[in-house]
Amino acid sequence: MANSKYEYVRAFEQADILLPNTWVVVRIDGRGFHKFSDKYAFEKPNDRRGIDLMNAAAKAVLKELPDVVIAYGISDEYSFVLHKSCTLFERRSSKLVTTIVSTFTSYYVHFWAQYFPDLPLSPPLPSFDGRAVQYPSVRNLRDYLSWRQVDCHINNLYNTTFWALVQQGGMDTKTAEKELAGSLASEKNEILFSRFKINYNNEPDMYKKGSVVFRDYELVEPGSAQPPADEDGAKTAEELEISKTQVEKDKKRRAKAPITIHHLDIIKDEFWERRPWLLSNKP
Ligand code: DGT
Ligand code: MG
Ligand code: MG
Ligand code: MG
Ligand code: MG
Repeated sequence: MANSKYEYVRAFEQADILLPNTWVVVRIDGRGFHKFSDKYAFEKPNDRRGIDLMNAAAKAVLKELPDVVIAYGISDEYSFVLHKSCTLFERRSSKLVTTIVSTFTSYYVHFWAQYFPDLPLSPPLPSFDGRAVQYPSVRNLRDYLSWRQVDCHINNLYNTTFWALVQQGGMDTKTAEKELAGSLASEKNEILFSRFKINYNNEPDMYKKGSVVFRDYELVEPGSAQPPADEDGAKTAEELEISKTQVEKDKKRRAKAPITIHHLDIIKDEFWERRPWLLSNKP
């Protein structure tokens, strides 16, 4: 199309390219899910259908965006990790965030009826916000994911105790809130055990640990795991240069690998040591 006198407006668009060679986390979060979960009477503290639906939408995002290496979800949020070598959309932040957030949202709506067959969706429909954060080292990235998993643990222990007091103990919500204000984890464990015979350790891992989604190369190519990434991930320009055929090969491998959902500890080294391909220097 020929240039028009209006074309100059393009200059108002600002570049938002994420730094090269950094791990990118796109975190999405449900808008007003406090209200949303009430409207559809989500079970408290955890609604299995709601979590399964979040996980199904996250899995679909990984399927559509092979650049996502791993995702971690709790409550109404999901964090999608893009490999530091990712060049999708020239690493344009808004394009990455909006694509992930809208893909996730459409699948959330698409799968809704599968998980809530008796509760048709009606406006206001679910929506999600999103942001991209860059982490320069594997340590920073893992600390980010650990932060989210610790949050999951803290919230779940609190919510499990709170709702036990209310639903099983017959306490009103105000009194339960007061009872738990400033309480230690050990005290919540004790309340659960002594008053309700609940051993928190035996609660489902899905609730205690959240959900982690990734491509399980081990299932298709046992022993094909690649060496773990360096601590700081710094590589020479030559090492960063990946041949086109290699990129093609990796693309095919990614497309073939089954995407699986787990409820595991991702704070300890073991998870990452057992799956070195996740943070490998090869994309
Ligand atoms: P926002 O994110 O600022 O728009 O506001 P909210 O209301 O989404 O707040 P947020 O994201 O901090 O908290 C998530 C809410 O979603 C929280 O009120 C609890 C609710 N929620 C998430 N998963 C479940 C569930 O499985 N069962 C129930 N009952 N509620 C849930
Ligand atoms: Mg919020
Ligand atoms: Mg929210
Ligand atoms: Mg949230
Ligand atoms: Mg277009």
